[in-house]
Amino acid sequence: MSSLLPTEADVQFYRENGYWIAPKILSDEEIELLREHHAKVIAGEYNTQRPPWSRNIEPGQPLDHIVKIDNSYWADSVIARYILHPLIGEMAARLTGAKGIRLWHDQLLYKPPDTGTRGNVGWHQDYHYWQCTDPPELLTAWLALDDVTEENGCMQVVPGSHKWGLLPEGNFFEQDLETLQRRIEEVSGQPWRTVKCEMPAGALSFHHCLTIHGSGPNLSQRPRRSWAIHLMPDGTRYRAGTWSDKHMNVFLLGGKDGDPFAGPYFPLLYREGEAANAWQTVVNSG
Ligand SMILES: O=C(O)CCC(=O)C(=O)O
Ligand SMILES: [Fe+2]
Repeated sequence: MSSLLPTEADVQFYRENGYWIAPKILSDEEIELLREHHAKVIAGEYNTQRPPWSRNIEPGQPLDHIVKIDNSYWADSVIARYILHPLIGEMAARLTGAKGIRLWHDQLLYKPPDTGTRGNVGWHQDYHYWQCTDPPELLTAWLALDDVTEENGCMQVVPGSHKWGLLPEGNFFEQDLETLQRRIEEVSGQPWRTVKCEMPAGALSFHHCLTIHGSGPNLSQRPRRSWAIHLMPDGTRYRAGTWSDKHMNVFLLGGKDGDPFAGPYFPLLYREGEAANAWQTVVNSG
């Protein structure tokens, strides 16, 4: 068993607070490799010849606001390899208590330096966008590719907010964090407190899909690069009839209400009792 896995106390912490910060799991060489491939995808150099699902800034356009690229792993073989990192899968399994963990999708993120509030990520609950899933136990592994601090706009979470239910307010692309905070305080009736998820490159944080989170401006002179790997317990089902029927994964599943999200678009990162040695061999020789 890896000593990097969450302890019983860490699991308890996640269940109480809706987030957990994991230690550094990547070597400096691996971080550098992922940074290179992160840059290639942003530049539109897709070594698989396949574009990502979507991107909010086209290759070559100025990087003057938060960059978000969905399913970047389609476009790059190194990113595709790391997305199945078994330690990330096993950490997620421990935190959720699930026997298996599948990929929901990924999001490559780039917060440019010196762009003020245009680099912000508005307060939101991921489940707002994922109402096509049931039960709401999905979670995100947010992997830092740079040291993240308050100065460069680290992610911030509202501890315990995963117990507040799904709120009618929240928007990833909203840049006015204060107004959004007031609206959330109003609809939730709960006191507002945030925790800054500061950590070194190569470490990661996990957050529950109902945990409110967002991030402020990057005031440093360097980009804040990261990669969000959205995960679900094996057995998570399609819940039809909500506005998030528009989600790409409903299209990719091509199923009906109640079908589990499974199949090639939703690979397993981890299943209890199965060894991850094959993956380790591939990564170490790659
Ligand atoms: O990078 C950020 O500031 C926010 C990322 C996010 O919303 C997520 O990983 O779910
Ligand atoms: Fe999010």
